[in-house]
Amino acid sequence: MNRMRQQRAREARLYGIVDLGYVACDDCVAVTRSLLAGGVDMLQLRAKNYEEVEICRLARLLVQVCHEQGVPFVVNDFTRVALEVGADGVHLGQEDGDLAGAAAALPEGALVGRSTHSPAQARAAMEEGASYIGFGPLFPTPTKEGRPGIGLDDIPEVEKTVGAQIPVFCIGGIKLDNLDEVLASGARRVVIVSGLLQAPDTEGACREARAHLDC
Ligand code: TZP
Ligand code: MG
Repeated sequence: MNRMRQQRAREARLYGIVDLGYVACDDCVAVTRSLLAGGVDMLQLRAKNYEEVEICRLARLLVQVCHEQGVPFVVNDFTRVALEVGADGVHLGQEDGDLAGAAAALPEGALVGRSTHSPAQARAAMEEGASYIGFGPLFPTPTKEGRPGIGLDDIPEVEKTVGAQIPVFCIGGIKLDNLDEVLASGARRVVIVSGLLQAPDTEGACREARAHLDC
């Protein structure tokens, strides 16, 4: 990953996900362009229940669009795809294998993110060498069905401990209308999925989220 994207990832505050649960394959590039135009600092392709070959095809398109704009691009779940398409990293859940193995498979300096659902998992991910973590879901969300919301109470502790070392992105049910509450709870960085993808104007929704994050 080049230095510019490395720095962008370190300082990222708004992380967007092109989630194929919300976006048709044919619309991936256009939606990515809207997210980038609206100011996301980082972008992930998340494609649950898709064939690896199709994820690879889409990732190849998105990595190019992201890199044109200097934005780091991360693949959910598939380290092999990340490597193959020249992505900046991979994002792994609790059940998706060890971080060291993924880091070893990718070029030096690649991002290896981890989803975490409690302060203990957040600390463990940091100790395991995560480049950044997702922390949530803060609120129950259809994007991640079956997971309870963990609420906002643990954010200050996780920000103070883990957030002092690596970026902590709060995630899960964050919308434009609860973003201020999330930020007031101590969050500094967020991932917003459906709140951006289901907005009538994705680019405008990103801009609005940025305005909340930047003030
Ligand atoms: N991990 C924890 S919550 C979540 C993921 C991937 C989904 C977040 O999506 P949304 O639509 O912003 O609630
Ligand atoms: Mg996963």
